Amino acid sequence: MLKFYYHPLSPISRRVWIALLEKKLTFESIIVDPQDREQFQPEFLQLNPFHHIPVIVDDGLRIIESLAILDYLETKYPEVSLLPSNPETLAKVRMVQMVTCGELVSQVPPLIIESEDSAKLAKAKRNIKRVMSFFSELLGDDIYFGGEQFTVGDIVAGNAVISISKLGFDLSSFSNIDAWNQRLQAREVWQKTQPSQEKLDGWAEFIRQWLKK
Ligand SMILES: N[C@@H](CCC(=O)N[C@@H](CS)C(=O)NCC(=O)O)C(=O)O
Repeated sequence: MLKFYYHPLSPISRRVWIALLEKKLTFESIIVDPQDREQFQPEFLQLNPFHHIPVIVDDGLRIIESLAILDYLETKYPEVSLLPSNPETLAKVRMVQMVTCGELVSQVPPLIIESEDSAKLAKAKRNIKRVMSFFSELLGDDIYFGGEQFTVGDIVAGNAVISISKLGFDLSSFSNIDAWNQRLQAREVWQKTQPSQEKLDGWAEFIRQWLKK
């Protein structure tokens, strides 16, 4: 059976967790807890020498890096498709994924550690606004970035946008992104994988201490 190494509070693990559940795949979950430094255990380092979750092992094949895992799941288990096939929509979905990883994820730590009056926080918010404007333009009046189809673009961007909104970034000036964010959170799988606010607060505190080291 497919093995999934993850932690339920890790937003990057959640990308893969959501894809596995949306595709209705059967898998074995193995929790690796960064709060107990379990990603540095020798057995886990053999799976991922870069000590990151998520990792999957399927049919003896070990795969690290969430985007590579999503691509693998899509081509190996295409029954519930999470990737569009037409060129324009595929390009849009890929842009959303790449912009999330390249421009948005790095803006999360300042939201966690910087004080209200910090220049670094103001800069992070400006950068997030630029990404939200771009996303807003790409999404337009569509339901998802893949149009009618829910895709890996929504999974990757959605997890980052949920994090920034829970960390206090106000989405109200991007009404279509705000509505899309609510739409994602209403999905059954997203509700099933959404940690409680209390657990999220505990995780944010752990990240705060980690980043200060
Ligand atoms: N590029 C990796 C990043 C994964 C990542 O940063 N995971 C975090 C949890 S959200 C992690 O494992 N942190 C612990 C560590 O790096 O030691 C991916 O997309 O899979």
